[in-house]
Amino acid sequence: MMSTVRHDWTVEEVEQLLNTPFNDLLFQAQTVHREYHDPNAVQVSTLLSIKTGACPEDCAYCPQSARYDTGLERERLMEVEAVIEKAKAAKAAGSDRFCMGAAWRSPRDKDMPYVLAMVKGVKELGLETCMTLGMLDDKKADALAEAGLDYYNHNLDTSPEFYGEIITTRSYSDRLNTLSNVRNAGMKVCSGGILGMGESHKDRAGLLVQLANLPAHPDSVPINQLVKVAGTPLETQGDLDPLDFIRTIAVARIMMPASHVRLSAGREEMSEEMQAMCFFAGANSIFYGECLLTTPNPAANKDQDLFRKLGINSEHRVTKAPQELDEILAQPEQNADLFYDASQRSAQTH
Ligand code: SAM
Ligand code: DTB
Ligand code: SF4
Repeated sequence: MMSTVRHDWTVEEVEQLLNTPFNDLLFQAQTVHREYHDPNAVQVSTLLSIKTGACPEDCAYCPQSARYDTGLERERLMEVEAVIEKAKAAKAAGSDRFCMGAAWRSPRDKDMPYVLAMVKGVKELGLETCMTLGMLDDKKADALAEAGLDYYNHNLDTSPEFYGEIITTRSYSDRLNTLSNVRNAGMKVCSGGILGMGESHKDRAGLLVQLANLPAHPDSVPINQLVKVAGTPLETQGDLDPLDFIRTIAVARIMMPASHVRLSAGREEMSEEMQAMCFFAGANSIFYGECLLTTPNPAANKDQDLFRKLGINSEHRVTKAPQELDEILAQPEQNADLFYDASQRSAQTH
């Protein structure tokens, strides 16, 4: 019998799940995972920052907030054609979803025509499209859906109780409203959070309860490990216990069995063994390509190696013939235009 998809989780029972003996927890998560997903398939998304830095919000983790001096160069909204070129490169490197992020509180009316043209252009390449542009009202959500946007990313980030320690310029209910506008517009919801910001185990349970008790589970649930960026208030935050991170992935898998749980930011600091454990715990999506939005991510060939060692396949077909892809990966210099240049946009990480 398939495990049931529930929307009535309580914080207490999720705290208990988080404290289950490690082997029991991972066994349970892997069992649920196999009921709903191919255990050897991982979905790959590529990120691009289409508008970088100078954000008016005060998210304590974020290198792009104008309030913190992180040495990041601000960049205006990219040209539509330049975004489409980056999407072509992501597709050639084997990505199946292209996620465009902007350092905005919310998009302005005058930004919309450009953003909608990006959605259309990227979709025409045969890629899935995702955007994360901040808060959306119902009209902007409808316009994005109409242009063909498949996913909208908007994270709850943490529990309602801890949220005020991290962000003061928008409320938890603002975030829930945006998710509701995205869902009502018919787009798929991508929503998750960040671990390692100083939150308690109860806060992690609280975040997962918020996500799983939404009217529909988010289709994608990114679990980010805090990337500590110099100049942000969280720069000196203590390290997260890797086993606690893996436990949280396992519990997310159990609570939202049909969703894609994404092992998101923070992989640059994770060993191959830790990432393998995350996949075993039920993570089945990653960001691929050597830059997240402004911070480094493992190089594509490193991830290809890891996938090969673990016998993992990209979930959707690799869009280039495998030997052609191998040639590209073997000659990064000759194919430089296909790879992101992380050095162009590098917030200093610890
Ligand atoms: N400005 C938009 C917003 O906040 O809704 C979209 C872009 S914002 C950078 C997207 C998400 O990236 C945030 O909600 C947060 O979860 C994640 N993020 C940002 N900085 C991070 C960091 N240093 N470590 C881990 N995740 C981070
Ligand atoms: C998500 O949950 N993580 C991504 C994506 N959604 C937009 C962003 C991670 C950003 C990490 C810090 C940076 O590179 O700026
Ligand atoms: Fe701005 Fe998004 Fe960064 Fe918050 S997370 S400061 S809203 S770019």
